[in-house]
Amino acid sequence: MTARFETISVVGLGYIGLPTAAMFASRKTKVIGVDVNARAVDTINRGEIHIVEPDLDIAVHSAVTEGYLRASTQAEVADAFLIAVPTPFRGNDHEPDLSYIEAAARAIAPVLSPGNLVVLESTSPVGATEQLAGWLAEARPDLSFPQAAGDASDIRIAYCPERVLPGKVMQELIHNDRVIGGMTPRCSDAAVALYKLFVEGDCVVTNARTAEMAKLTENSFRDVNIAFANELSVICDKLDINVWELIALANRHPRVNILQPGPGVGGHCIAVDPWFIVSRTPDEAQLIRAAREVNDAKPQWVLRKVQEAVAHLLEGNPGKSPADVTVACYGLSFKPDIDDLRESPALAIAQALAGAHAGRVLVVEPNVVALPATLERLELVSIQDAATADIQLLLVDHREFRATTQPSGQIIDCRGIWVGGQ
Ligand code: SAJ
Repeated sequence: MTARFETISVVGLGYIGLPTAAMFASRKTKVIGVDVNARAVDTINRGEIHIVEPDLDIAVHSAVTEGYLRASTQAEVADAFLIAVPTPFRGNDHEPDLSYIEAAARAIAPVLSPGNLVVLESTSPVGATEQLAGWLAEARPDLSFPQAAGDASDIRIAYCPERVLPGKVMQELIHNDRVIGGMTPRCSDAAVALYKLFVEGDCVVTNARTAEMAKLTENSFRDVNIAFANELSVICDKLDINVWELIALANRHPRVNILQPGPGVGGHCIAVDPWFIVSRTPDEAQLIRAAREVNDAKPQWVLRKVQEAVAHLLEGNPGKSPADVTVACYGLSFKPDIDDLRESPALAIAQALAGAHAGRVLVVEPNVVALPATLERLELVSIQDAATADIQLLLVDHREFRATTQPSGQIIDCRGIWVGGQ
């Protein structure tokens, strides 16, 4: 029998939960969004949004005004519960922090009833879905769960990772294939029926542990490939070879597809998720750990390049000091054409320069109108005003910089748009 979902509850109304809630609501299903952030709840209930994502504002506005989406700080009765809360890591060992999942489990447990489906979407270490099932079972001894009752359980539980790219969430939610890992076949069937409400891609069924590992594998694959490109960039710099020309040439091979080097890897996913594999299997995950270390070391390498450039400039000008050298940084966000400055290697580099360099540090960031107060030593300027700086440090390949010809001054191009090859 196909599961029916009259009311769906989405727990966690952030970058994944809110678009997903709006998507279910757009299919005329009643959605209750739950979040601990009362201000976000109020914003959503006014039909507005608290995050930046193209087309999300329109979707949330119509979902709320048409009465399909409502937000609350308290969990309420529903047919399906979808958990999309953060899973950061903590400490030097990068141990995954499942406390938000545990809090979500404790919040929904009192309102669960037989026939409910609970889906975990948060990126998680292998075993997290079983752990979630354990917390729910502990809180509700009156109900049966798949780990004990198998296919006959009252509650169905599945893991289904989100895989959408920030900036393209509203399209990718509909068109990407979904990996669905039920704790039992019946759990998977229920989760497929849920996602089929809006997913036009394939819903591919596996078990929960494989689905958890699939998500971590996708982001680790990208991290390892970018680390390869970043290591090549350091090697090529030493050997006086243009790394972008090199990669373009190598990628003409039909079975080679190297990603692009940069100032480091940012964002909330690719720089985090590989640690979830390393923390569970530290002795085995050697390449994955090394890739993380290579990518995390890249900002320091860029800072050394700036130091060398300053020293080089002063060599020919004995009367000058570092205070006379102006550095212009192009881009602060964690990737091109967005305004998200969180977890950004470009921002970390600009901040470190502001602390270490005695001269002026200019910043060009076309996607923000003002710099955060913590960056007061940096000067936000236009592309034209940055053109006279002594050192031109290209950190993010925003479209505005692609459209600009290479400025004069000493160039350190971390993205290959001014000094790229082929
Ligand atoms: N980067 C490079 N070189 C490249 C590509 C990316 O240096 O060739 C850098 C970017 O500049 C950025 C970082 O990597 O700092 C990550 O950017 P991204 O565009 O690769 O990925 P995210 O973090 O925005 O989104 C990823 C996506 N995962 C994959 O493509 C495998 C997305 O599909 C996931 O849903 C998302 O992580 C997530 O939520 O896990």
